[in-house]
Amino acid sequence: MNKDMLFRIALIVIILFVSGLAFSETGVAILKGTAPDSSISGIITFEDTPEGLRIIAKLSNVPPGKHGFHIHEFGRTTNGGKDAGGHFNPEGNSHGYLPADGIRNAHAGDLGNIVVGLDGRGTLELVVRGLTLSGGNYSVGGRAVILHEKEDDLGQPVGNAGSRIGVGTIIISGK
Ligand SMILES: [Cu+2]
Ligand SMILES: [Zn+2]
Repeated sequence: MNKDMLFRIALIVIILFVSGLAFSETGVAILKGTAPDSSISGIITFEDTPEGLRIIAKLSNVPPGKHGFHIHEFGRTTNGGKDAGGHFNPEGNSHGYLPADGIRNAHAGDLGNIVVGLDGRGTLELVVRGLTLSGGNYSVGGRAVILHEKEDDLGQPVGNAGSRIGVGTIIISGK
C-alpha cells in the first residue's frame, strides 16, 4: 500500500466521522398492547434536533378517545407494563404537561394525551425541549413509552390515566 492510498483511506475515515457527528441521533419504540388478546399497536420515532427531542407517535387499533401517553422510567415491558415503573421524573417534580410546563415543572415523561379517532388511529407529534435520546440528565433511550386506558387530566400525582394498555421500549436506532 502506497502513501497516496493511505492518505485516501484516512480522508474517508475522517469524512465518515465528521458526517456521523452532524447527523442527529434517532430512536424508535414499537408499542404493543399489554393484554394477551390486544391488537393495539404503534410506532413511535425519536430524533434529537437543535430545538429538542422530536417525538412522532402513530397508533392503531386503540379504543377511540384521549389516552394518557408518557415516558416511564424503565424499559421493561413485562407484567402488563407495570415493570416500566413510574413516570420518568429525575427531579422529583409534580406531574404536568412537559411541552407547556417545561422540564422544571413537570415530570420529564409527561407527554400529555394522544387523541384516537373512531377508526382506532391516533397520531401525536411533539418537539420537547430538554429531552435527549442519550446523554445528560433527561435521556429517554432505554426507557419505555406507556399508553394509558384513560385521559391524562393533569391531576396529581400521575394524571388519573388508569391502567397501562400499551407499552414499548425506546431503542436508539442510529445516528
Ligand atoms: Cu404513564
Ligand atoms: Zn407524570
